[in-house]
Amino acid sequence: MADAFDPVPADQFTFGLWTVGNPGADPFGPRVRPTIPPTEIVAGLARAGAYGVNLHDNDLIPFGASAAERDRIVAEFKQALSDHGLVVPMATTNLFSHPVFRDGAFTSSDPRVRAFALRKTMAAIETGIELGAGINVFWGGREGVETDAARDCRDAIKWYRECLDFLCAWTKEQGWSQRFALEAKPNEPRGDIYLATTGHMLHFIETLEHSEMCGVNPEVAHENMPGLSMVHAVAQAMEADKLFHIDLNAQKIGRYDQDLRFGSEDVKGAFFLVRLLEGTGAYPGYDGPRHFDAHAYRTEDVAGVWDFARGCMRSYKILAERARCFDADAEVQQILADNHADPYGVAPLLSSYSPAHHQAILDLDLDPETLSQPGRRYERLDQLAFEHLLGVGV
Ligand code: DIG
Ligand code: MN
Ligand code: MN
Repeated sequence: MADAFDPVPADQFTFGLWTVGNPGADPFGPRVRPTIPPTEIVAGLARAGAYGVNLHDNDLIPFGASAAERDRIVAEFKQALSDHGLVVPMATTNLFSHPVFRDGAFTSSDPRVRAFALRKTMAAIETGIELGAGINVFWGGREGVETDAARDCRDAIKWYRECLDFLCAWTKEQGWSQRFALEAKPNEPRGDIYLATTGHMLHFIETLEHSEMCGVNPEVAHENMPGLSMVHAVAQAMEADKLFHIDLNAQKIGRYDQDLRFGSEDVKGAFFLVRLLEGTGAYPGYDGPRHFDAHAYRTEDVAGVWDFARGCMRSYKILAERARCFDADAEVQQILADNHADPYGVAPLLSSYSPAHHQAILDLDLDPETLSQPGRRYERLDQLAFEHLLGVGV
């Protein structure tokens, strides 16, 4: 039965071909589901209410395909997009499956491999442009080591930077206004992956020659695997105006990359993440695609895959409604206003240095005993979050 949580294109929900097309293989067992052709994925996502579909180059075009075969496949895919009204907001390059990348792509110690990775990426960017993608994600799944005897990490960082600077300059030379979104992950498949978190990526971006066209693509599972907060990673990216894309899924802390249905683990973390993205609190939201980089349980058949896809989108919309209710709650607003009050006009003194501000700070009557007295009412505030999250009587 249709309700307010049914997805519509305006929600900008997207899925990668590799997500709903995941055949259910894992390191301990073979595939359990049939291959779904890309054109059928497009049709299925349209039926489910998605806005768009994303792809790695080789999700659509087999590695080593001839130019004629590539053109035929892309034309067929474009027709399906047109027939079903889906767009391609993001494209990316598979720089992790073929054995040529087994010791990295942009950070391989072999410059010929780095050159091959550049060529493959430029071809993938061209395909993305042809499909209308405005964002290119870079997930360096093989950019890492099992032993640091392999190379000095500073060489890897330098080579990574060279490749991205090269690709940014080439993209700009074509006159394309692409935005590059760098995706972090701490490990798996490599023992340690370079630039392991969104925080690492945000710094690395500032060292790039064309940093203005580079941002991040944080993924819930990748921040949660090492026990870090996705909410804080995304908030920092938004504060830096560098949230160019986002990979939504779910993850149990301390496990391999599970890429679970969005909202299916750490519901409270998902709630506060959606609150950030929807901008129901103090800051504006994120206006880009809501991409689910996730896949169905291996227990599922194809029908279960579409249950998974609908669940991702429905859960997001339920959490968005819960976040709106939380931030509309007068008691929530009052507790936050009380906590942020500045009756003595101190905050402006901290906003910038001046001799006058310095002297005024020295003159303040700041008694630590007095300052340590008031409670913050976070127990009540978090209880309200919990009750709004569960839709209990509020
Ligand atoms: C894994 O989380 C990575 C790859 O699936 C892809 O390159 C990227 C795009 O979302 N995420
Ligand atoms: Mn993942
Ligand atoms: Mn991802």
